[in-house]
Amino acid sequence: MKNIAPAIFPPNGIGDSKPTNQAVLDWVHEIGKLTKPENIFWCDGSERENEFLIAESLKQNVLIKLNEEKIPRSYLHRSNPNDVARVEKVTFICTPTKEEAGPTNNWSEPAETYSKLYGLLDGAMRGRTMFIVPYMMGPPDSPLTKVGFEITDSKYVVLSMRIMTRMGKIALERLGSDPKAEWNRGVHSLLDVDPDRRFICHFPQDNTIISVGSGYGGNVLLSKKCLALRIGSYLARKQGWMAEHMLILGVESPQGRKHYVAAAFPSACGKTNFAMLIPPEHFKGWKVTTVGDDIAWMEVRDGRLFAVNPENGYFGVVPGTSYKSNPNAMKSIEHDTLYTNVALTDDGDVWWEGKDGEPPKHAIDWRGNDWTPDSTEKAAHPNSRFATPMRNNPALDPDVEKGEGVPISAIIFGGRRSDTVPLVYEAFDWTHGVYLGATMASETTAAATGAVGQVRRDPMAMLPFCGYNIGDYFRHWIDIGKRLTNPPLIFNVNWFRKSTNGKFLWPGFGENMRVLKWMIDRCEKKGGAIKSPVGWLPAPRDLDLDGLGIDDKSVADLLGIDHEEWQKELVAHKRFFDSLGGVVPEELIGQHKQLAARFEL
Ligand code: GTP
Ligand code: SPV
Ligand code: MN
Repeated sequence: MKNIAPAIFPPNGIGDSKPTNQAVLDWVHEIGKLTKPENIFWCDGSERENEFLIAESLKQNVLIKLNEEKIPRSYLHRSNPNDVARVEKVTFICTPTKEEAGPTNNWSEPAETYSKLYGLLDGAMRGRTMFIVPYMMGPPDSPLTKVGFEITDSKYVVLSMRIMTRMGKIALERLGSDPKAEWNRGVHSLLDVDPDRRFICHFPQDNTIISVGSGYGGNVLLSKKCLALRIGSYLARKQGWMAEHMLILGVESPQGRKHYVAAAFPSACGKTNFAMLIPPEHFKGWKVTTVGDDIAWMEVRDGRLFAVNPENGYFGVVPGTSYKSNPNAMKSIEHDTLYTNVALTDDGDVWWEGKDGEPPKHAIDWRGNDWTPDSTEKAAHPNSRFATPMRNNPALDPDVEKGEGVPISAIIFGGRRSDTVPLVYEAFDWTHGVYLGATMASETTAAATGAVGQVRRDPMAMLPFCGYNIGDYFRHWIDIGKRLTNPPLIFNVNWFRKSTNGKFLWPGFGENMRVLKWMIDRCEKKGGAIKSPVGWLPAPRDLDLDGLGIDDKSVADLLGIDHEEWQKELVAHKRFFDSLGGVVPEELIGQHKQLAARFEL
């Protein structure tokens, strides 16, 4: 196997931060014996370590230094062109039985899978450095916070984990030396980045993840989709909390009343943008702050739902990000940012489709080839990403580090739907809200390999991320509702409805504030709504559309319920539930019947 990640040799005082926990030491020893690295690098998360790793990564062309004046302390990484997104077809949940993984996951038998993966890992780190990355998910004093270790042979992974998690000493301190303490074991090796030898496997019962053959994002930053969602959701059900693919934002009125909202949209469907929303001029005095942009861990306390963001940074979609669409993201990524698969301009700046201003006359595209505006290829990959620490965000919520989390007033589900689904509506109650989540669908995006633009059911935006049987997951949602005396209201939104000429009907981005405002009004029991078969719908007068310049016909199209389309939608819901083979809770089957009956009235 070609060595694509040659070993590096740190000076004294770097890479020697060995933990005291014997269970960790034993496990690292075992993986070391298997993978046979040249040396072991124990990360501590320090500045000095970071500088050393960056310098070595520059030498090995893992990173390209960007223009220091334009984007200080920022770098570009290009992944292998065969490795640019999550790969769902080689992502496995390895529970003892197939039933536990359920109908929506790829399952493979744990013992066989370990043996296959250990075979691939045998000698895989020869000539490479094995990095041990201790990290913590969640604020330091939250009861939900978890510790993980990722073993990796990728410098890019180490540098990314330092941005995306609370990495290093802080995690070692949190874990302590109790050999029985709970912590997640993550093993990652690039191998030779061969799609045929690429597997992302989760062993929920062992709190273990093994990922091989990829160097990209959600496949290899094991803290994120693997731990915080797949293993997280499994642990959450067992321990009575929730791990969800949701952003968390705060919204404060000019009078100083503040609500927090959590929203589940599938990959590349607007979470980061919504979490960083800047209210338009018309909403002077309103303020939106970000708690998290991708993942929420939530628990019930005093009959309310409280949420923390387990992450420490944002791994966001770059294309389409501009001062017009998302100024807070733009400010966040102007320094101390690690870019992946964007274009490089001749003056060492970065460029992508949808960035403000004119395209450069010449650039190097994400594959490393010459690019000009006449090229037929995209300059930046559609799933190119930034990794930036959350402290860069000018709109960071002041309570983001609060261990008890923030109280959630509303939960929003939303997908990318060109038709059928109105701009916004509200569930009649919790169980109806669970139905909205369970039946949501979205057009697929570039965030995962495979066809783009195909409508698929993606319950709670968790289809690729639920680490156990989806039927049990629905049941868990219903059970959580029973413990909530003050449950959040549940809404469904669709920013992506199109007119017959194929244009988005809704301007989206900052203007989503208008929809958010209606939801907050509903939480405060003052927003108007009309009862429709699908739920509570705002009448056009209930939405503040002042100064938007949108015509009445478009508003009617946005909020309309087309009975013919909904008959098809009802069939699709039923077909989806049927496809799950009898695991859907009775309550949700009941909801489907009630929805159908409401259309008969
Ligand atoms: P992941 O990081 O993959 O989970 O994605 P995400 O859900 O955070 O999506 P993100 O906010 O990065 O947006 C993805 C794409 O959707 C970008 O190209 C955005 O420009 C586009 N987008 C986001 N919000 C809106 C909106 O309100 N309207 C429209 N039309 N597009 C939007
Ligand atoms: C997603 O696909 O939902 C992401 C990007 O947030 S990745 O981390 O690659 O999964
Ligand atoms: Mn995501």
